[in-house]
Amino acid sequence: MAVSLHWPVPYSRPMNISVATVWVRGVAASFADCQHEDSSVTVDAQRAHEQHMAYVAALKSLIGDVHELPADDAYPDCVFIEDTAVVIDHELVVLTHPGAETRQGEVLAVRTALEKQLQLRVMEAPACLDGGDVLRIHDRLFIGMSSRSNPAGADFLATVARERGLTPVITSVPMGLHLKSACSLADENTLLVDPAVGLDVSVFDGLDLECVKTPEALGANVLALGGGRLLATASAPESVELLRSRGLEVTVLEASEFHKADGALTCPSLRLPQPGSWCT
Ligand code: CIR
Repeated sequence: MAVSLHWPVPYSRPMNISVATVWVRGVAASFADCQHEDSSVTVDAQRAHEQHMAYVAALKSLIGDVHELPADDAYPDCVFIEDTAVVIDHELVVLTHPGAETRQGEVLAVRTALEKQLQLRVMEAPACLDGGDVLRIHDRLFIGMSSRSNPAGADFLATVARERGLTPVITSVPMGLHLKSACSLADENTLLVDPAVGLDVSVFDGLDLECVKTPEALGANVLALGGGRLLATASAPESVELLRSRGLEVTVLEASEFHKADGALTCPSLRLPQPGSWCT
């Protein structure tokens, strides 16, 4: 195993993914006005609401401690709470300055909710970054340079990460919205990758990860919950079969309206780990 002995003990292997608490935010009635690449696509806010209810129900049954923030119709994308914050550990969160101007106001309500129980660090312009560009794997924090995240945003996050003993790794996102649109963890040892995006997967070397190319692009974003359990989209059935054949416990959810909005399974939640553990 290539993990250096000088890495801080509390963050070294063999810690497992363990989610203590999840934050979600409701679907705005204005969701059809969300940011999305393909303007010919019609997004159905009611259907998104139903899919979100199923997402929240799955998290309640698998994790239990789920906090729900109300939607704000002034922010059509507010359901994608992941982009507003990056969880560093069980007690520290970085509030982001999202890359899309229409989304920057989403952060205030998240700040108000989280500041009662967590330490916060606040990113400010000109730095910008979306949480969808950040992937925690063991004690590394991968930060994707997409059209939504800039070097100043990455530097701010990297500094906080280093202060807490994490190793930031900045990498490019050649295509698509976010780093996690192109890759995500299925469990502690399995990284799912959409091969079409052309990520430089050598950045993941040294973590004893198996990189698995997903048969469908939408299969590359799953939400790992620990203990081999994960959420995956019904829009990627071959990827679901692949994961099940590897012995993983996959909860399959309809997420068509999130996909139309360029979102996937990680985007509608913010996960906090158990003390001494981590999550993605
Ligand atoms: C946006 O374009 O910002 C939203 N429509 C989708 C955000 C998806 N978030 C994520 O992947 N973390």
